[in-house]
Formats: sequence, C-alpha cells, structure tokens
Amino acid sequence: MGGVESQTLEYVCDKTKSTRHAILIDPADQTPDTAAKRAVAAVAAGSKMVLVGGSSDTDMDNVNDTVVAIQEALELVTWASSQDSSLEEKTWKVPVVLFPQGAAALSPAADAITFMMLMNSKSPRYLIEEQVAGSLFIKKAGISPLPMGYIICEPGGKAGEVGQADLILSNQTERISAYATTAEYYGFKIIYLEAGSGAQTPVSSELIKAARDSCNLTIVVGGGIRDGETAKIASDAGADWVITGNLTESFDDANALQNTLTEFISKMND
Ligand code: 1GP
Repeated sequence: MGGVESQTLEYVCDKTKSTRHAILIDPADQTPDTAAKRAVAAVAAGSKMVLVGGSSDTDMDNVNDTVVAIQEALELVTWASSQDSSLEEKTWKVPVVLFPQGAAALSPAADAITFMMLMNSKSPRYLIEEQVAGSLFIKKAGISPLPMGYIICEPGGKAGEVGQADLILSNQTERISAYATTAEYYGFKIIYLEAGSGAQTPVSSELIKAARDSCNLTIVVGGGIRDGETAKIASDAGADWVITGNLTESFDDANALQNTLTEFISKMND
C-alpha cells in the first residue's frame, strides 16, 4: 500500500481524536446535487467523513454520480476558503468513503472504501464473495481499502435482512467480545457496530463497551442515532466514530442541517 493510499486509513484510525461524526449519504434516497449540499453542510458543522452507500437500490451510476458531486462541492469550498484567509482550508478536507452494498455499487472517484466482512452474515456472499468480486476494481481505481469487520446488532433493519445477519442481541456482550477479538486477529483495523438504518433502538452501550474492552480497533457505531445525547452515550461507551444517515436526510434546508449537526457534535463531545 502506497503513502497516499494509507493516508485515509491513518486518518480514520487516529486514536488521538475524541469521537468524530460522519454522515452517511444513500445515493438511492437523494439526487447527487442534494447529496453534495448536505455533505457541505455537514462538513461545515464539523463532520469529519462522508460515507456513501446503502443496503439496496445503489449501483455504479448513482454511487459514482453522488461521489463525484460531493467531491466537486468539497473541492469548490476548499478553493473558496483558500481565497479567504478568515476561513480554515483544512476543515473541508474530509475523505469521501464508499460504504458499499456490494461489488456492483462502487466509484473510482472515492478516496477510500470500507473493505468489510459482514462477520455475522450467514451467507458466503457477504463474508467473502462480494469482496473478491470488487477487489480488482478497487486496486485499479487506487481506492484505499479500510479493512473492517461489519457486525450487525439487533434490530438490524434492512442491512440485517439483506446481509442475512445472525443478529447480535443487546445483552450478548461475550458474543460481541468474541467478534471484536476475531476482527483484531484477522488484521482488520476497524469494526462497525450497526443497528440498522432507522433503527428504533441504537446499538446498546453494553455492546459498545464490551467491544471496546476486547480490542484496540477503531470502533464505528451507527443506526438509529438521531440526537447528540444518544451519540454521547455511544461516545462514552467507547465509539471512535458515530454515523448518522436518516438524520441528515430529514433536512432539505442546508442551514438547518448545519445548525442541527453543529449542536449534535457539540453534545456528543460534551
Ligand atoms: C446505517 O448506521 C447507519 O448504516 C446510519 O443509520 O440512518 O439510522 O442514522 P441511521
């Protein structure tokens, strides 16, 4: 792996940072233009990464159009801030990372990809087959792979259904410890504890704590987190990253989204 390729991994796994926020943009739910406006508003609020993906209805076209629109919008504001000494240029330099449904929904314009094994899937397709199918595309495009164990917890939502996950129940702390340890032994750098997009209840703090105590990996938590207080519970339990998808998509007005996310991030790190 070359220097440029590993930069995003170092950035994502930087242990000196307090819990960071990332938004998830689902190309199946919004136009590229809307996605780009939401990404700029989120980064202005302090989000540190933009994930692009979804568990259904994404393909090469809508994923690529969305990634390109977000990259162009962030480049434009970076350029604008470089022309204005009162604005900090580096604030805008956040990675745009694929969070893919599978090998058929990728974009060469992304900085990196969560190269993941859905560890508690019952299907070989999500354990290894999609990864093999996408690997050479990723290599050729020069997208940085972020080695990640993806673990779906109850209620699991669409990701759990599509991925045929044997869900981790909220009190199965020993089981999540075993998955976290396995992820570390496999050499993954990140684990993503997922409750499913739109989940009524997020991943329990018991599960996050048990994972935190079992490994030194970067822990990403998402699914059903809609406010800063809930994000703080995840942060206190040991999450390095908190992801929100639906929260971002509920806003059409970029200023309102920016204000809401600014408050969210401030409460999360309170
Ligand atoms: C889904 O964890 C993410 O993969 C985000 O979930 O849409 O509920 O924020 P929400």
